[in-house]
Amino acid sequence: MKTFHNPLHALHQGREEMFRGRMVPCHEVPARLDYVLAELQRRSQGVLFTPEVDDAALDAAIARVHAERYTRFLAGAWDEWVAMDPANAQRDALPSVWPLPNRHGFRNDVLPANFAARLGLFSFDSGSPLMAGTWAAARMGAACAVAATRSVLAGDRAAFALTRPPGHHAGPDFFGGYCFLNNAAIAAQALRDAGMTRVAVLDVDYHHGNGTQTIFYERADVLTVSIHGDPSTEYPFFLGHADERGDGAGVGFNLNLPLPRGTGFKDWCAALERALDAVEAFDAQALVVPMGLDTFEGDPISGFTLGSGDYDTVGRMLAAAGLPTVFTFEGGYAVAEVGTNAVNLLEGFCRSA
Ligand code: Q9C
Ligand code: ZN
Repeated sequence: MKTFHNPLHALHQGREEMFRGRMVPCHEVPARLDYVLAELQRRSQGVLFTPEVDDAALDAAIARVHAERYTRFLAGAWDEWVAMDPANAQRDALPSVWPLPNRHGFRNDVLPANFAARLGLFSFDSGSPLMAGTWAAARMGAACAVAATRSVLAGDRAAFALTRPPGHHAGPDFFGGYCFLNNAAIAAQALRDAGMTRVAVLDVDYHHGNGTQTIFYERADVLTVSIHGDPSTEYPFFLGHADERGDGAGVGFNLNLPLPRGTGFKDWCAALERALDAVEAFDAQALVVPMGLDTFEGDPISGFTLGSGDYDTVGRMLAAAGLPTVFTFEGGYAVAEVGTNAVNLLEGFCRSA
């Protein structure tokens, strides 16, 4: 399998995230990707590429998923942050005020002039630091997703977009959960735009893929399925329940399979079988897998108990869907093991594909 990796990923390197009233070291670190890349090389798993996508095509692919005022905000965010106070150049930007929607009556139609206010408008948590290289890294990550999609469209059975920051929590106009651009959604939309009539997204990250769900929630042409920790107790808390089935034309085209914290491989596998049944019933022509490895028993911020050897089985089960498949790299914070777990999954897929 070809891997398209992001040569700019380390430009995004958060220092600290807000957690329960204090700042703690970021979990989403550059070493995560480095471990995956090293393991791909050590086991000679496929060929490594950096993405070659021209600016106009890349911006068009991003604009199919994200609002223009959001990407314009991201592109200029660092300069505005530093313009607020030159001392900010030494600090990451983190939001601290949000316009809660619905009954709270706050407006989100008026773009505030104040940068800290806009930082809140376009985000949903204070755990996703933004810095000088965030936009460049995220944008090159989207290029990885587009390049992986093109390789699949050109006839490859599967391809891997190995990038960070991750993407599946990012929505049409918001960042959060360490994610800025939704690489999996960009890949799914690019597959649609190239003529695949039905595309399925099967999210196996520990956390619900809220951004992807929201992007496609009212559409029948992209099936979104997510297996994740029950949002009653697990991040992102406010989305990911089983009764979210889609809206309007999209009713029946979103499937959430929440599982309790502590779930082991046997029950997780049963959920994967259900997810794959839904993909088959949908008659998908292509599959996108937001591949989080934070379902691992050793993950420091998650609660499932999959073992390293289980990822081989996961890869084989995904391959059995028989579909052209784009993988995007999402979570997985047991840094020293994330490479082994990712490559176990990809190798399992390739052996069965
Ligand atoms: N101190 C992804 O896996 N909050 N994002 C965790 C831990 C955020 C996870 C708090 C978790 C986001 C892509
Ligand atoms: Zn996750």
